Amino acid sequence: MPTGKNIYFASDMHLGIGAQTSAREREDKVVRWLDMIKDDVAELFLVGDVFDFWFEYKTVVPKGYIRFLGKLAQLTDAGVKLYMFKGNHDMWMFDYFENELNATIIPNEFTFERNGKSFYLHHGDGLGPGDKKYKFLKKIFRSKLCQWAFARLHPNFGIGIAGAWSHKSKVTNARIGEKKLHPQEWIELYSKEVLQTRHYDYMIYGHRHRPMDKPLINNTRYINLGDWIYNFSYAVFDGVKLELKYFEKAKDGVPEWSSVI
Ligand SMILES: [Mn+2]
Repeated sequence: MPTGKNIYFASDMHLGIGAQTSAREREDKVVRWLDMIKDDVAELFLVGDVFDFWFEYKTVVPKGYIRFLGKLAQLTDAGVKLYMFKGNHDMWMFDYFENELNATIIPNEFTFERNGKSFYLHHGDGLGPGDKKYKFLKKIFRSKLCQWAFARLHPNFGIGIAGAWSHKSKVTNARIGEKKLHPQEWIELYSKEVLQTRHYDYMIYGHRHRPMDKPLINNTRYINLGDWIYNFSYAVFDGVKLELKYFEKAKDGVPEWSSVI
């Protein structure tokens, strides 16, 4: 890693969700964050659900996100390496961001090493035991046939029903959020299983919308990146240490999801 440069991680911006003004405010906030890191970011990992819904047709992409995509283009044009994970809300990213931003699109997990530290990343959906219904849906939604069929619908209609679906899944997630955290979350169980076969220093996920930094086994840390709806949280690796931080918050290190959901 070049000296003075960092790797940044963030997820679950869910851009597009909410009333138009609040959606724009959150987009602006993400752009301010990208502006803040632009001089010291070497690699940027967006770990899924950046968009509340995304589908690219052969010649058409969804409206919006102009400032966000423009800022990403500024970064990648300046040599920043961008990785974009498919989340459960934006699994239909194909080659648009590869072509426009030179991004690497990651469908599932991604592992790498920097400065002797090993990283395991995944958006976090459909892992561990249970959630059979979602795992089944994920297979269908990710199938070529389903994508082909969706692309045949007129965008006004297709993106319309997708918006309703995404809203429904958000309401469900909020209801799940009301439940107390199970002491052994699915992602943690899954991580511990992965750790049976090899060691990672950091296992980084999104999806839960709750910033977390917890020890697993053998000095492995489970980092959950939180979200950019309530927490505005991200992680940064400076070549030596990894930290979970909060953007434009008075106090770093205090997750506020518990008071909002
Ligand atoms: Mn998600």
